[in-house]
Amino acid sequence: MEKRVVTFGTFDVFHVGHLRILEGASRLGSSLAVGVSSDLLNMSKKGRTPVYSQEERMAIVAALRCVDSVFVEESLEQKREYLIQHKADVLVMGDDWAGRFDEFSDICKVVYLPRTPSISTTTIIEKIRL
Ligand code: C2G
Repeated sequence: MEKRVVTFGTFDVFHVGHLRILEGASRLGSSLAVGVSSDLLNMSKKGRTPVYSQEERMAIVAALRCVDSVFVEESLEQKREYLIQHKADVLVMGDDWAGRFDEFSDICKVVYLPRTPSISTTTIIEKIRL
């Protein structure tokens, strides 16, 4: 039976931590849809616009072998709607979000995968700045 996996993220300055979670998410089902945070959502979430635009971030994620489709995540409050819309059987997030999405376990399985240690968009930006 087909098993649809959905995950969300900004995926700014794409790095190996992003790749690992998407590969891990895709192994949990037969298709993977990725909700990419809009530039506006990022501004409200992190107080800065991403280095790469929403269109660029979506193009990079969509081109990955492990990703089947991408959509824009406009608001954190619409997660339930996105999960229903994309017929999610599994929601995957990194364990920095552990417990935060358990409320959706009434409509899909919620899985938190371990984050890749010692890498983040912020540390990359800092490294380049030095
Ligand atoms: N990630 C990871 N290892 C890292 C860095 C990130 O596994 N070293 C994972 C995060 O746990 C997340 C995904 O990669 O599941 C995307 O990370 P971000 O781009 O930082 O996304 P975030 O801002 O957490 O957005 O609705 C939820 C948000 O859209 C998630």
